[in-house]
Amino acid sequence: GDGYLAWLQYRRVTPEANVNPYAGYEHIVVAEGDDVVIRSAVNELTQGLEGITGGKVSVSGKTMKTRSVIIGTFGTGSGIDEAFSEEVSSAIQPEGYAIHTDSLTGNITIGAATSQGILYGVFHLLRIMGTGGSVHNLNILENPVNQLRMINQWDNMDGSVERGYAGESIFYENNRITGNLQRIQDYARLLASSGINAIAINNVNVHRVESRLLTEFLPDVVKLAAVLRAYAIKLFLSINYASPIELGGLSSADPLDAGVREWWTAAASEVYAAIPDFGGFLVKADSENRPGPFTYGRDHADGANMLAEALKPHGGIVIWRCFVYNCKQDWRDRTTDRARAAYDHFQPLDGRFMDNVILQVKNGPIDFQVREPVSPLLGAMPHTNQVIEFQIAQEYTGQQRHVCYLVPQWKEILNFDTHLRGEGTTVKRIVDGSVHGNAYSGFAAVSNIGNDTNWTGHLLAQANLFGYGRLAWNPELSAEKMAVEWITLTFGTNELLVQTLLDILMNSWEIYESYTAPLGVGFMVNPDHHYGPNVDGYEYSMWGTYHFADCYGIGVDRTSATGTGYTSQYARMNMECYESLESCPDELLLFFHHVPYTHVLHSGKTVIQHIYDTHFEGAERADGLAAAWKLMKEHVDEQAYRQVADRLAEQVDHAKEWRDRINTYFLRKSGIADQWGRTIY
Ligand code: BDP
Repeated sequence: GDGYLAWLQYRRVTPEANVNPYAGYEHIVVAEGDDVVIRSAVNELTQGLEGITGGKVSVSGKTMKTRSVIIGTFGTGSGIDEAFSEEVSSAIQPEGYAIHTDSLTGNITIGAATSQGILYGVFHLLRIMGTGGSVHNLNILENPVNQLRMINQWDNMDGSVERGYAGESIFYENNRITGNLQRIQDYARLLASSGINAIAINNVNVHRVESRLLTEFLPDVVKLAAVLRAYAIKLFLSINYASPIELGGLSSADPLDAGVREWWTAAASEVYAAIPDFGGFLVKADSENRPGPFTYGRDHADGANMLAEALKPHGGIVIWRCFVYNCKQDWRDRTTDRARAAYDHFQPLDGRFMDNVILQVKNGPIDFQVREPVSPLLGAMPHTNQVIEFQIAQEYTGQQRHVCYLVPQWKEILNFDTHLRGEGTTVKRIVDGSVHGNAYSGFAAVSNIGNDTNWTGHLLAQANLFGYGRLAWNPELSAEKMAVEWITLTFGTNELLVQTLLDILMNSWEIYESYTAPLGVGFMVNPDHHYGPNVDGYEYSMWGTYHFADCYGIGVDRTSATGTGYTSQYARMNMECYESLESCPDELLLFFHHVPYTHVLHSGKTVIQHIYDTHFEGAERADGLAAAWKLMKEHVDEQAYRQVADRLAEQVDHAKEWRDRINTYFLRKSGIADQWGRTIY
């Protein structure tokens, strides 16, 4: 197919087998309750079962002779309660669910405390069937680990998507909200099926026109909210901090000004009058030339609390981004360090934010590079709510022209031990709220979809969207498991195909890293669009992303002994680990240290030889991906085969370009030849 159905194919499983293992599940019982979310669940289940069984599905309020899937909420006295013990039903949280197969009748019951839980339970059951799993003895109990599981669209109302690599926006065109609500609904299905429950529908960089989503365009926002609501997804808006000036005609946006506060209070009331379950505001302030409280001599806590106060009576929240740094720094100054900025700005404000404020912290201290250490701000503010921000869009990891399955990277970050409250204070436990007992916590991520038919441009990039949602639901799931799920749901159960795609996905991050910026140093991309190699592209600019390569060595000294002192933002264990050349992990060496090219890594190689070797290997392994996919030609349908083959061919070329640019640059800088005498231009 063309990829539009993504992982919701609902194809007949193992059509070669004579007996469909799900045959007979042709009746749905809706025990009590009818709301928009239940209706979505029933629609999905109907569509799913009809696809998977090949039969016609009926829906009613009571059990029939034929095998049924029964859905309903607990405590409605409608057969649901008999299926589950008191113990099970009381263990289910608001978004959770239980699934049980009756061994006598074969009936499958999905019970939950809310309709939302039912929807997730339905998607779970369909995932089992879609991957060919057994439904004979189901006894499932699931609750999401993270409360907020959010997507950020970086969509602009002119139809463009900032850092979008899959076409134009599905939300906007020509400075209006789209009339194509079907596409929005199909997106909502994809999101809900992977566990997402919140979305900010416009870019964090809010231009004049998007400011008006709060006012003039609100009636259209209401329509989007209705579509998303039916899939239990809360709508948020990114707001422009200067709205009181731009929309309200006030002369100031000072958060302590009474008129400004009134303006926001009124704006919030109007939004809630139109959308009673509105999520809240997402804010990028005082960052990369965006307006914010600094203009008025106020700080981020003043700024966030003003908005929080306006939203509080309605149960709304403010998500305030911590991506704040000086984007006009002097590259000649080796002491200013962009990596320090988020922590330096926010950590001292711990305790000052209202309880309906959440700080959104990028996973690393710089900006979604292929390799970065974990942001030291995560977990460092015990009295402040935090969510982690990932980027599903592959801005710095191949822009959906290269395959780069990011779930292994995210897993590594989530499993990182911050040691902030002793051993085991992992990032995943910080962001699920359990370490500091936060009122709000969870995941946010920049979406990677656009109006390309297959959503993500590169078909294999769908795995990142799917994997993100699943991981936000449960960070314990393995990257392999999610990959296999995605592959099987999308491409079917052919073992050879599943194995080949699994290898492609699981190796892809390492491969991409090996032919791009080495050893954690980051940013060797072309300015502005950030695609393709340009070693010194940002080296003499004001953005604060340097590698300091010269003829003697490379890397950024971020130690506390001789460098920028960034290492001191970590708990002692980690600080000491990064501070010393002996213990700093190879893959992050150049993030923390400036070393000569002849420095010997733990791997036994010199830095310069490591650069040559990884770049030759990386380009070769990219070739290997394309070769492996070629062998799959007869196992996938033509369209999907071509889509992936074309992107892999492009990756092969561009990996060589990376290899040659990087190797040549370092050969010339260092004057040290490749130990193996390979050709470097
Ligand atoms: C950078 C992007 C830029 C975003 C910014 C952000 O290049 O387009 O606006 O992050 O997160 O990665 O605000």
